[in-house]
Amino acid sequence: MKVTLIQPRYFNIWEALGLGYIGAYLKAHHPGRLEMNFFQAFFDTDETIVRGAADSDIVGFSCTSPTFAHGAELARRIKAVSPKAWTVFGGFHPTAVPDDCLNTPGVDQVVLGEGERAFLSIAQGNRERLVKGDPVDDINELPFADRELIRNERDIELAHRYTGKRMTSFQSCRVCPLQCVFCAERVVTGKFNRVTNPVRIVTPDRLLDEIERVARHYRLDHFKFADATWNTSSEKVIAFCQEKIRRGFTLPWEANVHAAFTTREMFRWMKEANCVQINMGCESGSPKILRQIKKGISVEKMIAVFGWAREFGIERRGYFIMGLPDETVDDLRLTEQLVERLDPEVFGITIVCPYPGTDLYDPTMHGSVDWAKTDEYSNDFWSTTHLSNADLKGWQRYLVDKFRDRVTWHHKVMENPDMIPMVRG
Ligand code: B12
Repeated sequence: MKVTLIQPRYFNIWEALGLGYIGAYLKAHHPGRLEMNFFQAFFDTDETIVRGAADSDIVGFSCTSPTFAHGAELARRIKAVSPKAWTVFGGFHPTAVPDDCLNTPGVDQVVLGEGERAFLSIAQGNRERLVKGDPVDDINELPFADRELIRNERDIELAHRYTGKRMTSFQSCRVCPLQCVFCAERVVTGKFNRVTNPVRIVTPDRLLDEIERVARHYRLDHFKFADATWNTSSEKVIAFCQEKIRRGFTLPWEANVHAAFTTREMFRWMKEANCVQINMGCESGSPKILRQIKKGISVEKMIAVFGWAREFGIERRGYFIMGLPDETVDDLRLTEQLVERLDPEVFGITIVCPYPGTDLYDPTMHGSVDWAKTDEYSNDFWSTTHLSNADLKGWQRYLVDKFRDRVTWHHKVMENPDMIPMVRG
């Protein structure tokens, strides 16, 4: 059987980790002969992909909202030359709006949620149009993501070009315990519940076996975690750090942390385990807005957390959001003051984008948005009760100018799209 896996085109990418897991699971569990292919449209032209997918039995697409349209277009082109190809769509966008996807020409089947077991069932003949993902009971039973298959080397070289570091990412857990209204994370792994859907954590031993193996193979000089929230518990963080230290594995790393879960003790261990950078969604300096977005943090805690990171010499990246429905100019001033107070080494400021899967998505209002051209950096349609889109854009420009010496890669790319070595079609 020939299976082709595809990550459609977008300018902002990383390794296709989800497809790496699906490919590894299929190889481990599918009894028959298997020929597997992978394309990443950032690097591969449409023509290369359509040719490479020729004669596939199954073609799987991993899609966020901005990449779905390109995926569907590729599916139609592949089916035109390889009519027997069965096209399967999974990932955040198909999970959030499955009916829209199933009604799109070129799409044969949609998988909801985690795809490993579902894709295996499809390889074994499941042709239901909508397949519900069935998470593996123990995340530690999943084979490591197949990085040869997803051609991780290319992403590592890209990261090196952008950051000077040979780096890639790892997944340490599934399920986020938070409910932030602007995030779609829970559509795939489900709403957190301590009993029925707890955070599923990879044991430190297994995680470090994987990281060490990948680091050796690809000569990494840095690594990061793909988890939206890495520090879901002190026990997890400290056990990981202690094991990393015990192994004498000194590779520098970074993680996305949430202030509510952070303690000074945690940072002490992270520093000792050579964590060099934390990335934190601070979102707003207004307590009212923090409450409304269900962020679960206070301004005071953020200030404390940034202080601890500075104390231990860990670089601090702070990401902020504007444009919550009830936000006023006074709230934005509080955000500006918080940025000054936290003084992050890297700063990003985005405008709310109601991606499918977030609480802010309203199908009647946002059903026809062209997600391939809309994101939280360049969003030109979102406005709020108190602020027009022009007001929000004006504030974004003002804050980017004010903190110009430290803005994120993404802000720089908006001013200079030629920075991106992506193929164009
Ligand atoms: C790390 C990350 C990034 C990284 C890397 C992403 C990548 N690998 O390309 C970077 C920084 C580059 C990034 C960029 C963007 N991201 Co991002 N990102 C994440 C994050 C935190 C983790 C993604 C990840 O690697 N997960 C781990 C893998 C193993 O899980 P997975 O991809 O979900 O795969 C599983 C299932 O989805 C499913 N599955 C996936 N593909 C397929 C395919 C088939 C055929 C099947 C059957 C199943 C299946 O099975 C997989 C295994 O169980 C998520 C939130 C989260 N915690 O998941 C946001 C998230 C995916 N990102 C999001 C967004 C909006 C973006 C950007 C548009 C931001 C921007 N403006 O540039 C871009 C789009 C990138 C792209 N190419 O599509 C949104 C997507 C919302 C939506 N409706 O699409 C999320 C959910 C965060 C949020 N705001 O809610 N992102």
